[in-house]
Amino acid sequence: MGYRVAVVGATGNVGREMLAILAEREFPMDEVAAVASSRSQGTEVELGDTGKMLKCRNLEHFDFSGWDIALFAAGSGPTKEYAPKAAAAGCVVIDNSSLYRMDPDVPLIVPEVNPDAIDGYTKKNIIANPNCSTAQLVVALKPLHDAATIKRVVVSTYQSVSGAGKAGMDELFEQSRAIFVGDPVEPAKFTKQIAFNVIPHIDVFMDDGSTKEEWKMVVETKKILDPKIKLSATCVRVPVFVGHSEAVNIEFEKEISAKEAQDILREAPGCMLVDKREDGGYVTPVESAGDSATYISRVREDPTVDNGLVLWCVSDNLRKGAALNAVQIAELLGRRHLKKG
Ligand code: 11C
Repeated sequence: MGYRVAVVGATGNVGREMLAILAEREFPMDEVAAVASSRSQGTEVELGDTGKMLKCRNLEHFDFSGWDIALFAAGSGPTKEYAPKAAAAGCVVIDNSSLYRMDPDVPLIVPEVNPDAIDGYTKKNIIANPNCSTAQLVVALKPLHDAATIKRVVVSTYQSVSGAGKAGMDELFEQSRAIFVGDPVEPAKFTKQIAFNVIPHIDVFMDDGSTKEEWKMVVETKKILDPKIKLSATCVRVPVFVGHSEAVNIEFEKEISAKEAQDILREAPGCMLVDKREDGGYVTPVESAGDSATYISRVREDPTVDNGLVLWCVSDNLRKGAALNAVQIAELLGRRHLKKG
């Protein structure tokens, strides 16, 4: 016996990836529903590459009662309206938006990092999925924190355009084409030209001059991993279609060598160490796309601080950063709370 699972926002980048990962990981399902806004009603989406086509159902009229789990990838507006309705109908919501992440009554979960926190989901029947740039970061930091206690992190991100949805991917493609044929370049989704450029601005500006993407990395890392960790982030959009990269400087309380860190990361859940210290002996976002791991390369000591390390971390932002993490949460929920069969 399996679950009845609804994917809300099924036609978007993340929603499609959720369907693909449910199929790929053979999540036990008796029924799966693709749910989307009225604009997409009747559109067909495939359940991964199974060949099974699902006709999108209208979120406005979808009755969540009798459904076990709803994976929401619908953005904050529709989520605000429909997630509480789904939760009240007895369906556990796993939400990919930023809406509930900092709600003290909603667990914010990365299964490799803080699985026990999921037990608090019953307060609202909602579980939050972190921001993509946070998810891969905490997967890499957790085993190192356990070994040597992290005091401070300075992270610079190199975030792909798929983080801004299909419109972001289309804009990179269209601007690249326009530049090649000599057409004018017109930014729309992004604030400046993204093709052959980088933009140090993701999400809205905050009062202190940081952006909300940077703020999310700070507060989400504290909630998931440890409130004592200090973190400074600079988040940058780069002309890459899929895969976020991060250069991470870490200061620890205890001494830890690069060799010790490599040995720890080689065995750590969700991590894949590729660190050959030779031409090409590291992972780039293109190689991470379509994969589940958080790749770690370029681990080295930072001689400018006590107990410092630097590393490079890459992951598919649509998978570990969003859809895969959501399905892993559903698996964890199944193992610990919603047992079937
Ligand atoms: C980006 N990280 O790359 C964002 C996308 O809070 O879930 C995800 C935003 C979020 O633009």
